[in-house]
Amino acid sequence: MSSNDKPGHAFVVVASRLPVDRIEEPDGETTWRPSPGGLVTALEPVMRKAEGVWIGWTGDVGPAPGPFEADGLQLVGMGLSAGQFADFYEGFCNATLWPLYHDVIAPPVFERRWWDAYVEVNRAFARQAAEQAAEGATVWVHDYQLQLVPRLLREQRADVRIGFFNHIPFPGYGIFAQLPWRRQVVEGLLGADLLGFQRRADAANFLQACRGAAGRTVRGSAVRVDGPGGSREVQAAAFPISIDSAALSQVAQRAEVRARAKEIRQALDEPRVVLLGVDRLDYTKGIRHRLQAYGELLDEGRLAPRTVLVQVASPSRERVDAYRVLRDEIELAVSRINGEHAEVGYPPVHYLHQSYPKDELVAYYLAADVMLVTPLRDGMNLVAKEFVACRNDETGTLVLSEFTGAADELTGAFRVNPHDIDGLKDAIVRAATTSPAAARRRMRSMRRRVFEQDVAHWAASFLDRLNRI
Ligand code: GDG
Repeated sequence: MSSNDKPGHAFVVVASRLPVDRIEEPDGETTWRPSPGGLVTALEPVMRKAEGVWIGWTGDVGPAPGPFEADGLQLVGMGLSAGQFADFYEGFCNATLWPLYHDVIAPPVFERRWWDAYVEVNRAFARQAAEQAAEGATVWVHDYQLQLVPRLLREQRADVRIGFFNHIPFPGYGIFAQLPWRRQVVEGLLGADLLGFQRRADAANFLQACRGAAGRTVRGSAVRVDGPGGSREVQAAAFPISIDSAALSQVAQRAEVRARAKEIRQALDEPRVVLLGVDRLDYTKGIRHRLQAYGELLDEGRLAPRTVLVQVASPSRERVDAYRVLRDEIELAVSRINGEHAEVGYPPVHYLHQSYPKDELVAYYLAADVMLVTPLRDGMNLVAKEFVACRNDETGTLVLSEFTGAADELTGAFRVNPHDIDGLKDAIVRAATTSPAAARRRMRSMRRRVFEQDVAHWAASFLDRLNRI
């Protein structure tokens, strides 16, 4: 992948977070526990083969721990000061870019101080990447927190090959154009050789932003960039991310996980139908719309007696205002539904504002009859794919919003527009009452897709394309 004239790593991942969490032991020692996620699983083989390094934030406020090894992976921990945490992370990332890129479901806040912090943190990540990369290395930058890194890195290291993958949607130009720093963001991204997006529509939106915000010439999926070293072409294309399907399917086969799924159903007092939602508590996920639809179905008596909804809503970004408001709204809606429809021993909504180990989550996927994935906007949505990968017996149905990347692939789902509450209600009823044979046909087609195109396939197709440029 590289020659090795300059000491350093032939493969560098730059992501906002490290794939490990810091643990303070009782004796005051710091240890690191792997936080297994699809990304690290997919990149681990490449990392090991190319002696790669992963640069990312530790997740804590404080000084950077610098380079260290955990679980056989070479890591470089970046630190954020309290000011950078507030202005870069909670501010520009979570309160400016996140709502803007999710079609302004919540109003984005434009704060000049936050932008300055964004530039500062991106500079620090780019500097570290320039430091770690060997001559001719491949550097893969991830996500909206680090959009300026490709250009900042190229300015220091014209010899490296740079890829960027955007995990969240890229908005239409009418929305993106609101960003006061739209030109700088587009120019930042154009430092890469290859830009990957979840859906073709996201790549098309980005190309439109190249024309609109930076006056660039676009031909097909390529953007011409003239620089001091001559002219280059930057490619933008869709690479839908996936999960480690085989590994998850194996977890779902384990006897203790299946026993736990049975136990969950027993604890719910053997309901007729279990509807399940699993989301970070985020306004993009459409949890309110889901509750609205479910509440109305209960009002109208359209669901089988003793249907329950289990909503896992894992805590997220709790210090950001919009998330505090959302939590209050969701909890009010849950109490209303339970207040109006509960009997003693039977609350129709089980609301779990907690984070669970992955095995426990898999047990919930197995305990469900109908999975509800109803985001208003979502880059991909891995929960939908995880549910499908776990259903080894080909039972279970999926209600899936058309505004997720997953909807392009999981055509066996009951597709919904979550804003259309009547349509959502009809889809839930159909998903809960469809014949076992029809459900199986749908599930089988979705499983084929999820197993054929897993996260290893995603990483390999991105890196192959990058290395061909
Ligand atoms: C972003 C994009 C894109 C959830 N609760 C628990 C838990 N989870 C896990 C799920 C799943 C992951 O978190 C959530 O992934 P999603 O894809 O659904 O959503 P985002 O977090 O918004 O991810 C998204 C993704 O990046 C990848 O590119 O698909 O569109 O927004 O894996 O299982 N995991 C555990 N306990 C929980 O309580 N262990």
